[in-house]
Amino acid sequence: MNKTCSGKRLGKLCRRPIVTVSKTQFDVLINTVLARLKLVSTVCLSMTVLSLVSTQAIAKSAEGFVALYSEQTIQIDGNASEVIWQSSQWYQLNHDMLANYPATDDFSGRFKVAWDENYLYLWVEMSDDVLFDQHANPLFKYWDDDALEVFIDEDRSGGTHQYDHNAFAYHIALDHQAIDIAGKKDDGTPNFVALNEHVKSVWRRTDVRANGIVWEVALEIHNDSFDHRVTANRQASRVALTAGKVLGFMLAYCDNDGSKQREHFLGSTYITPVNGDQNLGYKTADVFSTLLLKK
Ligand SMILES: [Ca+2]
Ligand SMILES: [Ca+2]
Ligand SMILES: [Ca+2]
Ligand SMILES: [Ca+2]
Repeated sequence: MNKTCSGKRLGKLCRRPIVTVSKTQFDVLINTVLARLKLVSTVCLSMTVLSLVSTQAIAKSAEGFVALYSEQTIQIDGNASEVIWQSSQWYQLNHDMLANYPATDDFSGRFKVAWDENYLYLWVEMSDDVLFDQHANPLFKYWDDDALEVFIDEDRSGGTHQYDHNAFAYHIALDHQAIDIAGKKDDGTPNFVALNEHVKSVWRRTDVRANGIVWEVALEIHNDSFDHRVTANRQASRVALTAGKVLGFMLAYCDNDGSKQREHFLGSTYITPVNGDQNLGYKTADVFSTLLLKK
C-alpha cells in the first residue's frame, strides 16, 4: 500500500522531518509523560492494595471472632443491659464435636463477646431442656455435667495444653466453679483444679426462647506462666488487655440431660477430625479460632 509520506522518502521508508523543541518544551513534555506514568502506577498500586485488604478481611471474618471494647463497666448479673451487648454481633454454637447433633430445644446456643482492660466478657443465650449436675464433686467428671466451656490461648501460640497452661479450658459448671487440668498427680492421673478466681459467672432461665437460659461471664486472662500452686501473687500471670490483641479462643457447651455421659457437645469452631475425633480442644490449642480485640 502506498502511504503518503510527508517527509523524505528513502526507498520504501519514509523519514519524517526532524522536529526541534526548546529545553522548556522538552521539560514540559517529559513532565507530562512522567505525571501520566505516576497516575497509572498509583491506580495499579491502589487496586493491588484494595485487593489485598479485601482478601485479608474475608480471611479474618471466616476464621476468627471479634470482641468490641466496652466503655461501660459490665455488670455480671445475667442482664444484657449494657450498651455493648446491643451493638455486638451474634456468633453460633453450632459445630458438633460428638457426632450427635441435638434438636434445637434440646440444645442450641449463640453468643457475643466483648472486652475491657480487665476482662473478656461473654453473653450467651441458649436452649437446654434439662439442667443437670450429677456429680456434686466439682472435680469429678465435670465434663459430663452441663457446663459452659471457654477455651483461651492468651498468646495464640497454639500447641498442646492438656497438662499445662499454655492454654486454658475453663469448664464453668452450673454452680459457677471453673475447672481445668493443671498437670498430673504423682500417680500420673490428671490433676483437676478449680480456677474459680479467674471467672465471674451468672446464669438465669429466660423465656426469650424455648428452654431458654442466658449466661453472662467475665474472664480474667492469664498467660502460660500461671501456676495454681503459687499462692503469693495469684495475679502475676494476669494480662491486661489491649486493642489489636489476638487470642486463641473457642466456646462450647457440654449438654447432659440425665445420662451417664454428656449427650451433646456443640462449639463455636469447626474442628477437622483426627481419626474421626473432633473433641480435640481440651488437648491442643491448634484447633482454636482467633479472637481479635477491637476498639
Ligand atoms: Ca450485665
Ligand atoms: Ca439438653
Ligand atoms: Ca499459649
Ligand atoms: Ca442439659
